[in-house]
Amino acid sequence: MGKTLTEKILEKHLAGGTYVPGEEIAIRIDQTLTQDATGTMAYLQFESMNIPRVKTELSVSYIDHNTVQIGFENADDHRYLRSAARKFGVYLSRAGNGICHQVHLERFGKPGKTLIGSDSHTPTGGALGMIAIGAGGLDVALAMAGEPFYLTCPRVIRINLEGKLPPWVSAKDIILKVLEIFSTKGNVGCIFEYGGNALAHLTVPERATITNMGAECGVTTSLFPSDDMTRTFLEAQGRAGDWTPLAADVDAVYDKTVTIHLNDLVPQTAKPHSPDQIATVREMENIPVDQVCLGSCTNSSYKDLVTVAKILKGKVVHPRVSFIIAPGSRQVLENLSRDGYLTDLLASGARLMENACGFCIGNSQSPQSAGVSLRTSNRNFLARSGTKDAQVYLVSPETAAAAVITGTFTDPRDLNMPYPEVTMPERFHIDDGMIIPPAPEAEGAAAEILRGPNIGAPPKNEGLPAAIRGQVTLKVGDKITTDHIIPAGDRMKYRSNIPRYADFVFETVDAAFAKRAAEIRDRGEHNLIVAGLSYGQGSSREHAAICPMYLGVKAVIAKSFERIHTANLINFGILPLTFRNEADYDRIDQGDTLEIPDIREIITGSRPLIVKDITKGLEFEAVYDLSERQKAMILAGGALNLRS
Ligand code: MIC
Ligand code: SF4
Repeated sequence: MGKTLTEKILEKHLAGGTYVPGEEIAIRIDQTLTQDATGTMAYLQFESMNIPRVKTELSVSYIDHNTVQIGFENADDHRYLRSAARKFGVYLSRAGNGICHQVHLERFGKPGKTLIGSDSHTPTGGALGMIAIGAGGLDVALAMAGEPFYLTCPRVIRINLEGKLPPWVSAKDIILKVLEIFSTKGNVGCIFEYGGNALAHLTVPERATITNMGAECGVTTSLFPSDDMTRTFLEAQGRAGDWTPLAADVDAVYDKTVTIHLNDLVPQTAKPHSPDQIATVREMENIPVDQVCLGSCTNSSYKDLVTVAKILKGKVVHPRVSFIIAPGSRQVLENLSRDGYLTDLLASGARLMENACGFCIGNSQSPQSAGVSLRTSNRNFLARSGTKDAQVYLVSPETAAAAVITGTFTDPRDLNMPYPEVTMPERFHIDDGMIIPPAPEAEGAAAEILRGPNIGAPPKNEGLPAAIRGQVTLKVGDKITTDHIIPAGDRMKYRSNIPRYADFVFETVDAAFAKRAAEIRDRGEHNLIVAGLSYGQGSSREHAAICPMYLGVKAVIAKSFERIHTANLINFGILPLTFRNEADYDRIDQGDTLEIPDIREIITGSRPLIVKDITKGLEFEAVYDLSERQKAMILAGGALNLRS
């Protein structure tokens, strides 16, 4: 029986367990990436492991998220990261060099390698034929320490892309179709492996748009073969030597196969407030648009920006629209500038932002009150743009450009102009001047770590108590994202200061939560959270576990969880429980007192886990799915406790 490409790469890296879908396996990690917002915590944790230098083939620290430096905090974090990179043998991509995923694709990704990154869009690297997975910062720190990465051996879903994209329809419309088919929930433990005859026409940056936003489906990662397109891209990056051909066997067996005919696709959008609220652009026609943002790690490649430059050449931004551009990398910006396209964009009235996450993470460019914002990014969760009443729609660069001209939602096929052809440079202008390579070992060893007053040690948890007893401090519904649990935007500057950042836990859902939870904790009781389906969607930020841990949350009881968040909860000693019978969710209310007697004994033994609702005088069964390794972490109160 033939093998999938996923199986081939994972088997080559297997460091524990057997390749049986659904079972926990451990894999060797070749490359890691961190970004500043999750990176400070990752390097603080790495520091606490007392390992002199990273043990990976390559580790890169990117500064791309918190580049709006209001106050000293962000700049102090940047300085800390620079000093940690020097000390520990890590490449540093400085602020201004670009968004981690775009830069990693351009300069470091390699077919056949494994990469984990402390950012949920790390799967972008799957466009190069690598297994690239998003993880919490602690898991990345452990990989830098040479430890394997644990994951559920995935079920592999084949997505066949057949035919050719019609004019004005692009890679974003493909992944929006995938989201329409698979939605944002129910895909935990799967990998999307792409194939089909359309791949002959899909460039690596286009594939990257698709793998990037696979994260929104909740899959472990997405993967393309490494073929001639991959070689062309790597050659254009001056990295022909990094290419190796890789493909699934022709008789590979998949868990499921879905075929998408590209010729049938039309421009699509994801409506507020979830990436799976898919509609056609035609259905949205004539809605007035206030803001258009072009950029983010999903759609800010040279091809994306040149396409828009060509559409806008000689035109002026509609008076109602504020048009924002954030190129994905300094390389993209320099090439646009050298080839003259930047001038066309600026002449149209574009507002040029830094090559960074910027608007995508809501630390700048929030729309006006109740503003309609069309964005080429990947997430439109409630309040992520920085304002709760914003109406954010996710669109392709082509649809974005059409709205820039008309001031309304417009199907770009109605623009009455020929679809612009973009010729990719055979060789990009390459300038790695903003990447600091690792210092020689001796210099690193002597280097000093530079901190600031906002940078504290990662807090540790206590071991799991004998019994959990406390309140349902919060009951929430389905699809609670990590943006709901702990906001980013202007709150992100407290990422290195857990006691302060914890003040904002669940801010957008219930602003009184943090205070209430802290009071309960200070009375010596525990906090429990009750949730619906797909709890912890979205980002990899482990702060969505660390900050609740700091507030005394001991367990989350949900109908289901997302992968990265589950791992983060366990890493920090919070017990993820699911209802044996989903109907029990309706019987519990916020404020109820719950008790789980003998929880330590239950975790070490095999008794059913019964939760008592003391307030209601009822009980129900909850289940957990923990490997022996994870049980040990839960009992110890988190992974860091196990190491000390
Ligand atoms: C995001 O897109 O939500 C982020 C910000 O990049 C996060 C990481 C973080 O919260 O720092 C992610 O995707 O993991
Ligand atoms: Fe940055 Fe947005 Fe990409 Fe997250 S999704 S890495 S915030 S550009």
